[in-house]
Amino acid sequence: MKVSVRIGKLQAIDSGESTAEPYLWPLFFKIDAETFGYALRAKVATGELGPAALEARGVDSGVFEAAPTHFDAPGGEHRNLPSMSSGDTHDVGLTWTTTMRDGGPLLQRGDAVVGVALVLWEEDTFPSNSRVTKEYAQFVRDMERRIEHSVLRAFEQTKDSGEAATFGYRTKAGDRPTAPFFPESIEGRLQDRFRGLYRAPMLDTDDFIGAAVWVRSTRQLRARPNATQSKLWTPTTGSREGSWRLDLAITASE
Ligand SMILES: [Ca+2]
Ligand SMILES: [Ca+2]
Repeated sequence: MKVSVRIGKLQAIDSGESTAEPYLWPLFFKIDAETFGYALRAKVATGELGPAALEARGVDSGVFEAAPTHFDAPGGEHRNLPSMSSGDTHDVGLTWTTTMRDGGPLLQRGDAVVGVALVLWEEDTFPSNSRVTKEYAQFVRDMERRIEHSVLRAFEQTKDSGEAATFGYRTKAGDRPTAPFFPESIEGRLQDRFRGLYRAPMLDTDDFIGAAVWVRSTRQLRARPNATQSKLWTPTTGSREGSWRLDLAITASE
């Protein structure tokens, strides 16, 4: 399945300052059969997982991909969006296109997920851009570790049965998600962690606007290959600088 994830229009409903300087930390990711292979082999390499668990399913635990392909981190520097005032709309236009593979010995068909995690900020005088860039790199590493940990937990749930892992996240009303990767809880943790990151007494620090984590499973995308969503951040949701709306879209084809 070929999938495109797009970060679309950003709308400054209330820019907070007369001219705000928003900047964005985007991170695209997928968790598919390749991610499972990569993450589980990494766990074998660190000794957290015995090679027999993989080899029992006909998966060679020693074959490493050259590099992970399940991430795209296009950067989170100051001024990666234009200055905006209340009423302005800007098409961020960041797109990641990838191929999703599900089914096979490690992950059930329908249970791969693709999505984006992001944080929106408003720049002020502190901190410096070099600190911001470092924090963004840390955000990317934390998300990567979280995904690898979730893969290991999903694998361990089915290790004894020998069945492929279930991972798909189900949003249908009444469904109780069983996968160890919950976008809402990760979004809440990002919100908690970053809301006060640059607080410093007597300094005009960068303002946290909001975080978002949005995913769709291959099961959901086969049922509905074009999915859109908007995220609204306001002072009520924790924004320290105005009210903003961001559009997201995922398009899939097989
Ligand atoms: Ca500012
Ligand atoms: Ca500000």
